Amino acid sequence: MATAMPNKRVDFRSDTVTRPTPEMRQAMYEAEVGDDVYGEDPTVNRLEELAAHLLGKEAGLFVTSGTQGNLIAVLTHTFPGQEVILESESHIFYYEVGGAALIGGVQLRTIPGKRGAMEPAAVEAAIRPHDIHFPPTGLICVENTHNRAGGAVIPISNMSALAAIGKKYSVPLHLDGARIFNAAYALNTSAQEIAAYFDSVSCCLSKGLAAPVGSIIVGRKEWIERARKWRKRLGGGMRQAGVLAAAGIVALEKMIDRLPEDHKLAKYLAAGLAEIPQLEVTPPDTNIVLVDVKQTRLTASDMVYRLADQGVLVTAFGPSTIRLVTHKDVDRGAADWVLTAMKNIIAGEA
Ligand code: TLP
Repeated sequence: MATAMPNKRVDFRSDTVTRPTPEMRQAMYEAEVGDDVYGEDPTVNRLEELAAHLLGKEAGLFVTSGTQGNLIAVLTHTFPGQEVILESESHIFYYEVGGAALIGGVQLRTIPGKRGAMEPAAVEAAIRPHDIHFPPTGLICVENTHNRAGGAVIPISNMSALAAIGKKYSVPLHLDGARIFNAAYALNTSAQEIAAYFDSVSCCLSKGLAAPVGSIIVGRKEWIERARKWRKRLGGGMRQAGVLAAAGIVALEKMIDRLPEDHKLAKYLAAGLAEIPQLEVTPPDTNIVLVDVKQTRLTASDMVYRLADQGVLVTAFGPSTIRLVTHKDVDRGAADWVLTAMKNIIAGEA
């Protein structure tokens, strides 16, 4: 259904909607480039080294998207016919179009989490013993921050317990760290400390960090070399990709330190929404706010359209849940706009 859109709008659909900064555009313009399939793009090489260093791993690989990074990680860690343990609402399971099953030939074994965190005992119980009937467990995936749990932060104790289980059974761990720097700030630690619990990590440059394109995966050197082969196989071997990597470097060097502003704005927005009696708000750990609109008598998708009519863009996240994400291109004024629009809609409905 097409919706008439006011000229001006505020976009809380995702932190993926962020536009590159002027500094990024300048860096892209000036980027030194070469053919990255030959390993000759100096800017891509610099980005990969920088990401590996920030995340405390031996090597990095610039990939086209978070989805591609996660898929390459699954493909590099596993063999067809294996089983991958992951949380029931995780992005890899929920939003990656079944790529791991289709392309990787793996079976996904989901474990329901509490605010995105899988109970270590449940993960251990899901690890397959040797038996002629069973698919061998090939990988455990964790998502931090956890998108569908509302940007929830997975505690260090949980990651550490899962890492110990992986070690005990010789099963590798991959972190979907699309928003790992948000997690690091919320946990008052470094991304390196978080990454240390995992064999590989994917991290998005194109979300809160505002690069126009791309993600990075990091891991051991030999693992990244195999991942590079998978990237090529998937058609992700880019050529003069330094033009894009240049923005990624600015993302990692300049944009991480401002993420706390997004968390602060999410708290402001959540507090304002929580004052509206018909709304049930999940208090945000980071930059994602989930709101249950059941008591307004509107469905989530009706609410999305009604808000869009007032120039407020949000995402439907379930039958009665909407998601609002804060990022560098929205501010307090934009949050106030949401609050006013929401109050108007609810008043009209009452
Ligand atoms: N998430 C997007 C949508 O796909 C839902 C969003 O708007 O939040 N891991 C996590 C935890 C993610 O949230 C996302 C994107 C990805 C991976 C995939 O990244 P991209 O969009 O670059 O493929």
